[in-house]
Amino acid sequence: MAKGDPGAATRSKRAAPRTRRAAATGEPELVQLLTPEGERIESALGPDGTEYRVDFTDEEYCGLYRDLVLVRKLDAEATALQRQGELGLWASLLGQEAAQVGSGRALRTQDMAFPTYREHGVLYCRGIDPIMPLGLFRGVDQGGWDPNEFKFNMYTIVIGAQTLHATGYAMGVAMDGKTGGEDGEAVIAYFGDGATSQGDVNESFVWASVFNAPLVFFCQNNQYAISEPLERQTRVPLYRRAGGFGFPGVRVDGNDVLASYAVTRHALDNARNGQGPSLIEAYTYRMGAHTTSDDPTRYRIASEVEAWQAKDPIARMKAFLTKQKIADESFFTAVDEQARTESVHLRERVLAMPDPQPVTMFDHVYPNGSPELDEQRARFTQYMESFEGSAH
Ligand SMILES: Cc1ncc(C[n+]2csc(CCOP(=O)(O)OP(=O)(O)O)c2C)c(N)n1
Ligand SMILES: [Mg+2]
Repeated sequence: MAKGDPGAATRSKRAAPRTRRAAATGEPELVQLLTPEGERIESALGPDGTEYRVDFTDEEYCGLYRDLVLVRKLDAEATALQRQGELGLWASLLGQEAAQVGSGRALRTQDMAFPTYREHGVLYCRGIDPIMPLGLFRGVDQGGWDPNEFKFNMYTIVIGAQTLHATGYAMGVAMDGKTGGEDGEAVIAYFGDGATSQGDVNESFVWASVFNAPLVFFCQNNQYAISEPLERQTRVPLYRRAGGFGFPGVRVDGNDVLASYAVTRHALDNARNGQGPSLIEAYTYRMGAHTTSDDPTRYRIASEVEAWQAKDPIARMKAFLTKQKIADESFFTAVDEQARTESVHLRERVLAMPDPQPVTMFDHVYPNGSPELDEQRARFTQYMESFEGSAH
């Protein structure tokens, strides 16, 4: 796993000596450090002239590759479990692994993250057992992890709502005097391209801006909000909206784990140093369905998906590691084997998860309960008891 700071330890000396302006990468205005062909770009300039680079050790590059593969495999296993009737629903991250692993690994231990329902890769980087979201989507668990323990808030299905939670939290961090210096705390809020049309997100932008909140808005532009394409959300590149709210915005190649890391680390460090919020638009693609309830063939054409397949985040990392002789076939085989073993183990554990007693749905509504809830619980218990001894 790439846990290290890119400023530490032995450096790989193989990076190509090039700096690119974001606009010169083939995609408009995109910060990129690793091309789809696996060519390394030493540094890239953002729209405000910020120079982005990473300087990982070989071990750290391999760690990032392993993260990408493990996360994709866990996601595929979850999709399979849903198809077999073992989960009620699954929102796949297929295609978005680099945006999530890159940003997830850029978080420092003290940073707080607010996810949507698709951030399984970030969850994994935070050290949360992947069984947790599976329990949620199996309907046998009411949430799973402790947000304070892992610095990763609960999954949020209400589109955009978590950006408001994150803004309030980040304002609190600043009021508590926790910003400033390396040890300062920063906050990151994940949301999608569709969410940018929500009032909540735009209100968050206003509040975070005027209160100089230590917050990174991380928008994964996966080109769709269910069946609605990006052109139904905006007429300008999403990252440019930040300017209107008074903070910087940058568009990064979200299929490039290195650039996603570099841009996020920079934005988080600015936030923790008291420089306020910023917006990252991670330009990526949802390779699968919106959720397992969706059929994307009804609203997008196969050639579009194929064009994005050529930009696959894992393939380009593998090409880079191979070309630079950082890793060989035995490493790739071992990673695949690890992914297979972990997914088999995950499946076994999901199938063994006990069904909760229905009455537990009252347990976590309020921290200390309420008389009304107590009464509802009593009535429900009585109702359930009325079935005892009957065949049903
Ligand atoms: C407030 C609200 N409105 C509508 C929905 C239904 N809904 C669920 S996902 C989704 C699309 C979200 O698209 P985007 O923000 O691009 O995120 P993505 O799913 O692509 O990651 C919608 C409209 C919802 N969950 N919450
Ligand atoms: Mg989307």
